[in-house]
Amino acid sequence: MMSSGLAVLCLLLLHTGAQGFGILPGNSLNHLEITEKAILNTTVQVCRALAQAEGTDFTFPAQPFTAEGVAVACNAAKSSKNFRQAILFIMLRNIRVDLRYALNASFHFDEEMFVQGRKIIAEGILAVKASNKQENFEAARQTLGEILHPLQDFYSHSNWVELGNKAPNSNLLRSDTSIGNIAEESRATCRSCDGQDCRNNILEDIINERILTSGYFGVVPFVSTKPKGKCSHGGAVDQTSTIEPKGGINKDTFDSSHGHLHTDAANLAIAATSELLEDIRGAAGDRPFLQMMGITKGSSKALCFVIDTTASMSDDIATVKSVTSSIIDSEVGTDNEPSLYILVPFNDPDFGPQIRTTDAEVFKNVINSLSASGGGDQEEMSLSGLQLALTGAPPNSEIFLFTDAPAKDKHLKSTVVALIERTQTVVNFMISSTTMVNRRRRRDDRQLQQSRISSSDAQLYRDLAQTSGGLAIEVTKSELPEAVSIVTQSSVSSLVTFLQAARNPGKADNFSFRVDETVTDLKVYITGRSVTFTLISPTGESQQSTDTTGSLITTSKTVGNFMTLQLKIQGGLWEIRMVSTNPYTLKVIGQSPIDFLFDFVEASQGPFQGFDALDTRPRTGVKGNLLVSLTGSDTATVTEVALVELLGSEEIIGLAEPQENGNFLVRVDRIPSVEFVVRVKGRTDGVNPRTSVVFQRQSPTSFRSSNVTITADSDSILVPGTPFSVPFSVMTNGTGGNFTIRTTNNRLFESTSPTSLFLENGESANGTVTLSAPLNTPSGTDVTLTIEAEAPGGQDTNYVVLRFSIVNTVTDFTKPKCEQLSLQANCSENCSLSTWMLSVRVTDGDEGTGVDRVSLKQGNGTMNTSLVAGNENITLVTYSASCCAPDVELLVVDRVGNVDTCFFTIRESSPAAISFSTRVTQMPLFGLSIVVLGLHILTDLGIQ
Ligand SMILES: *[C@@H]1O[C@H](CO)[C@@H](O)[C@H](O)[C@H]1NC(C)=O
Ligand SMILES: *[C@@H]1O[C@H](CO)[C@@H](O)[C@H](O)[C@H]1NC(C)=O
Ligand SMILES: *[C@@H]1O[C@H](CO)[C@@H](O)[C@H](O)[C@H]1NC(C)=O
Ligand SMILES: *[C@@H]1O[C@H](CO)[C@@H](O)[C@H](O)[C@H]1NC(C)=O
Ligand SMILES: *[C@@H]1O[C@H](CO)[C@@H](O)[C@H](O)[C@H]1NC(C)=O
Ligand SMILES: [Ca+2]
Ligand SMILES: [Ca+2]
Repeated sequence: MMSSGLAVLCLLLLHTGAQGFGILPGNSLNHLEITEKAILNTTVQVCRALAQAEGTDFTFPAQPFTAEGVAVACNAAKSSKNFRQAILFIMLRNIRVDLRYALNASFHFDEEMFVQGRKIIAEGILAVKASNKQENFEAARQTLGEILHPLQDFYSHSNWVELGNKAPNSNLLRSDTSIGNIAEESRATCRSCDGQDCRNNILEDIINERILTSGYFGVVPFVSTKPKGKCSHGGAVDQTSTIEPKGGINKDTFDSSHGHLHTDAANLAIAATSELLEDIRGAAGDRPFLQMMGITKGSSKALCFVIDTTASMSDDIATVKSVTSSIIDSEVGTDNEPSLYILVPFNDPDFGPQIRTTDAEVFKNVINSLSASGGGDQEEMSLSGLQLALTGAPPNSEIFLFTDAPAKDKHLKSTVVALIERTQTVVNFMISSTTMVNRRRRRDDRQLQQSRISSSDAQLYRDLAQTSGGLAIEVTKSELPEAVSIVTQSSVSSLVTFLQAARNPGKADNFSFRVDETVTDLKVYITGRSVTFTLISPTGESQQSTDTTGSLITTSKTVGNFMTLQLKIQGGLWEIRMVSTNPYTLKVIGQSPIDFLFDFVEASQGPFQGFDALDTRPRTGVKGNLLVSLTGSDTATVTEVALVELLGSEEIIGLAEPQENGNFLVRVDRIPSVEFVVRVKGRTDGVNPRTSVVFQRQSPTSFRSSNVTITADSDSILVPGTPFSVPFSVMTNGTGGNFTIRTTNNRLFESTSPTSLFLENGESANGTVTLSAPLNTPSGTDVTLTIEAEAPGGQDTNYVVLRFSIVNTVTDFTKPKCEQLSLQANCSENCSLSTWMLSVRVTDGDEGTGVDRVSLKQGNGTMNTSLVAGNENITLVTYSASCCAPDVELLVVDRVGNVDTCFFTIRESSPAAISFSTRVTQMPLFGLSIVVLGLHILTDLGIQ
């Protein structure tokens, strides 16, 4: 039972990228390419429809489509990084199915597991729709990747293609229909191939009676679970294909048993993937669908605030209000407008809820309604608030946390670090202190009163800032407004990092960074007290920090422990020589479209060779791999990737092998045992060498490795009210002993798990986390579970970060229905002088969940909807349009995301159509027919 050559190929591709599995004509297609083609094409269709609806121009991107080109066509060039990341994430989840569930036939439509395979897809679609409705797009992408795999495998592993079907099997998308005529278990379906020739091994009666079958698969020699007479998957790995009937039927590649049908199977897999995406788009709506794909208006950045609302914070809250207003007032409607706004308040003992909106006015109102009160003792729930923001913000976001108090929930530190590393989020801490004197106190308490937060308490925030590549800005309340406006203004633009380093304890050190021709707005951020430096430009010019007249630094400001410099733009290699004995951090940033994305990946241990994205820290001291993607240019290539110590200067340089689609597999000989950042050097190819750009970028996030390995495997969909088990396994390559286990989830769901596991040297131990979502949890809620294992002594910790979707059991599989109530058209010869009107009743049946949304899919008239008084289950739609626009198509969606479209027209139609019309009203000039179509035209493929 098993998996796909489609899969094997794609894995090989990652594994041995140099073999040239490109998109060259004649090469076979793998899951990666099938998924990407369908996503790019569907996204283009959505953007075109939106442009039409909004009356803006649309230019198709050049073929073959790329993430870059499609983002530009969607008028969202700044989203190209997020778009690329979304596609990559979906593809990696798709590949993971082969690595994790290689021998589970249901995930690959092997062994005639049609019902089981369809269940995975249909339930997954409901989960994706529910997640989108709650704007949990990360969870939606995860499930989407997982269900695309079986969907695509169906076309390679079943005999759908051999049965002569030219369209996808739409019944795989919903669970209330027949998939087709599935072979009985006892029914023979294949004969042995004629030597190497397997073109005619499926029995004629199976083909003639249009019976569905799929191949068996097994990797253990001489052991076969294949019933008598059944087809095999085929190929060298599949041991069942050596047993009668010999040979196989898969179409994974051109070299497969049925390789002559590979192109047909791959094209059907693309069409099926597009159909599934269309269904999800219909349920979500066009804008939310694009958001799921990472395409948003404006800057593509989230503005994300985590704010202490306890009594002492009123000045800080006033600052946040004014900064929010100023960002919103200056950026709304521009390319720099934040695409998403997030607020998480925290107090003590309460924190949250997280508020997320794309509407600037809504956000302004929410911020303006904040007030400071309560909090009890000195410490507040800052890390709980931060944890919520980290699990709710899109990956690669930048978060600003405002507080004047120590964390009460310090035990969450390692969880917060895990979430920072996994999401590559930058966290800036705006720590204020007061210089006001409390009159009730004696004069000599003045010093103490200067701050609620001691240096050792602030160290927790400094550590987290450093790990995330953010700043820990420590200022007085009166200095806060200036500091905040400096750091928030640039955070919503396309910032890239050139250099990120820290020295603790402080010491003199020299750093260099490369600036390229695409860079604007070059800035240096330094935190620390009594830090001086000398800056040297690529042309050798130098300027001391004390020199206010030099030409390299155009402006410089110091607020509290925070110094910012604006540099003159000059391409080439810069140097900065830092001098201080105090701890300091140094960060050089600028704006540029060119950036990079990466994941740590690990070679699979299973029967398939391939690389899987890590949800954990990579292993210390051993070989490691990264999958790197460049964004912002279609011609950029990686020339070098290095892992650079954050606190020292050692670097480990990796070997970058180009893959297709701008991805690079980087191999390093050793993952450092200390905190490190990832540095990428690259080049874009211009028309001539003079226009090519040599660039260097660095990850803001710093990473740690571990000798502890932790793995967890479970479903990704959780039903409220039912305990959900997550088995996990911990292994150590260091010394054994009693390991501390900590589990946290961001929804505070009840959970049980062991609190320690005893490990022998080099051995593993297993545990299970049981998570229970309360019965009233809304469908589409997501929960992030972090399982941590800490080695004895606390020096080494690893974790796994998992995300699950909560989905209520769905019983409504029926689409809403449209019923025409009236249609009036008095169209004159000059169509522009007259209008037509339509009235439609939309219902979801007695068992249905109810109509959620009616929108115009086609037609540029005016649509209004209203509910029938006293009966919320009926939606009335009226539509009026010019007689020059004779068609209208309504998109109707119920509350669980079942989608249909209804078409109405006043066109003179063919006689056949007239005979189906439900009503013909009198009309002077046009013949009239009304045709109501359930839109699943592709449904009946003749095998039901
Ligand atoms: C893209 O989508 C359109 C509309 O659905 C379809 O006609 C076209 O064949 C698709 N192209 C590819 C390359 O899949
Ligand atoms: C892993 O073990 C090695 C050898 O015992 C040690 O040097 C290294 O510091 C350990 N790594 C971590 C992250 O603890
Ligand atoms: C364990 O760690 C040592 C060095 O720290 C390394 O040489 C060895 O390959 C590691 N073993 C495993 C199974 O990771
Ligand atoms: C491991 O630690 C836990 C709690 O710290 C303790 O209850 C347990 O007995 C210890 N187990 C072993 C085998 O030492
Ligand atoms: C842990 O679980 C895995 C599979 O779930 C099993 O193969 C392994 O033997 C278990 N290990 C221990 C120590 O129980
Ligand atoms: Ca408190
Ligand atoms: Ca329904």
